[in-house]
Amino acid sequence: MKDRYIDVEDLIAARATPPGISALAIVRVAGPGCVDAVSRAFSRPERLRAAEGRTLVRGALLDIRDGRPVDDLVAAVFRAPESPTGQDQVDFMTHGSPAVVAAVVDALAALGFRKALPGEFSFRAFVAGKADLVESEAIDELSRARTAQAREAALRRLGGGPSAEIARIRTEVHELLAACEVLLDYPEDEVAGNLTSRLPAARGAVEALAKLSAGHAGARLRLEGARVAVAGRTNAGKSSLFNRFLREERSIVSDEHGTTRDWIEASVDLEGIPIVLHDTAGLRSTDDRTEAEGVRRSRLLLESADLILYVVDGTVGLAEEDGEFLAERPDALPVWNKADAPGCGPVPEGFHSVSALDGRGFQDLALAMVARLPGGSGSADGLAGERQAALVEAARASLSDAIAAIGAGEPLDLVSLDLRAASDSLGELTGETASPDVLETIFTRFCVGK
Ligand SMILES: Nc1nc2c(ncn2[C@@H]2O[C@H](COP(=O)(O)OP(=O)(O)OP(=O)(O)O)[C@@H](O)[C@H]2O)c(=O)[nH]1
Ligand SMILES: [Mg+2]
Repeated sequence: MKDRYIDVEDLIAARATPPGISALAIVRVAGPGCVDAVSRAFSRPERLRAAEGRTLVRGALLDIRDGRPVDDLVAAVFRAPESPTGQDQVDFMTHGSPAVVAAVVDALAALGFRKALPGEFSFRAFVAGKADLVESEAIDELSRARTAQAREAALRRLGGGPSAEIARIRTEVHELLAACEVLLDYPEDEVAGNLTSRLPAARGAVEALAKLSAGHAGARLRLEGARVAVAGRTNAGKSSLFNRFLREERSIVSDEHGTTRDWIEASVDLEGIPIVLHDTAGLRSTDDRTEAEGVRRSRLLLESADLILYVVDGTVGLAEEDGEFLAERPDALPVWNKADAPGCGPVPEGFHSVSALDGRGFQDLALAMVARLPGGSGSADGLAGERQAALVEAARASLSDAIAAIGAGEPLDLVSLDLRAASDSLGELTGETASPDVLETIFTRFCVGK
């Protein structure tokens, strides 16, 4: 039978730290009665069985099949309901080698623990009411955050800021719905005022949803990042510019034309946005087959980049090919490089003047890049997930339709349909009304051991 998230009574176990060698690793187990279950294979069973929540017990985990010790470890014991999952839970701090972790997980399997599905611990925390869906997703986002900004924003979402706002809006929708339904049942005039008096607050709710919706692109960009490619003719200084962003001599720089062939990628933090930066082969037609292949691959890469920095050597000036490229890709950010060189010509309109040699102009260039990225000018504070953004937008549209319909004097049963749709979208957002399938899809995206 397939393991299901819905089987929250199963005893589950999984490694919660990344694979590979480290000093320590964590193997997490959860489920009703799991402390008693692991005590059966512990060198100090009574001590572990009697452990209170949030205490540590040191001992050896044994393999019940032969009684031999598997690892000397520390068990962090949590008791329901005051545990991260809301269930009895033990986090074993083991030695960090893959061999130890595999043996610990295997010993736990021998005790009847099944391997946890991705996100299954978080799912149990959600079921226990420890976190709503927005907060659960924030935990996942926190473990994926690559910059300080992304981390801080995920932490605020985890703190329940948006969740409280969404709950407040949903209450507003329910009040309006109740006023509608009273009027449907008792169509006398004296209750009509109840509906209209709620309208200003409902409009406020639409505005709040619009604000949440507008914050999505900025939050998404800070979490997911973007791909930026450095392009231009040979010798423009692309690799030099790439290296300056990395603060490292990663890409080979030389005054020979056609130095870079295979494109190179590296991660950089650009004003809090995690960027994958690509250095590419200089664009020119060439008889050299290897270089031509490099140019072909670079062109392919440029097609899928979120932003192109198009670098021109200011000491050489604009060539026909530069004009052609920029006409074809008006979304590219033109860069006039080698501003330090005495022979550097005047900066053409729309170009950003920089020197990859001494770094001048890079701060302005970084800001221009951020402004060009979708969501770059927004803050990191909105909801980062696509699912979340779509539901906020759906709720906004339904509530806004309902308000317009009330204003136009349309039948109240139609209005209440819109209001129900808004309430459902918000309920799905926080998870209150999300179907098991939706929940499963969301938690499956998390890491195993989360
Ligand atoms: N003065 C000056 N020289 C630069 C600057 N940037 C690059 N150069 C020089 O220009 C030459 C080419 O630099 P690269 O960074 O290799 O140029 P590229 O665009 O990567 O060249 P390809 O890989 O051949 O396409 C090297 O001699 C660099 O030292 C700059 O800002 N100022
Ligand atoms: Mg190069």
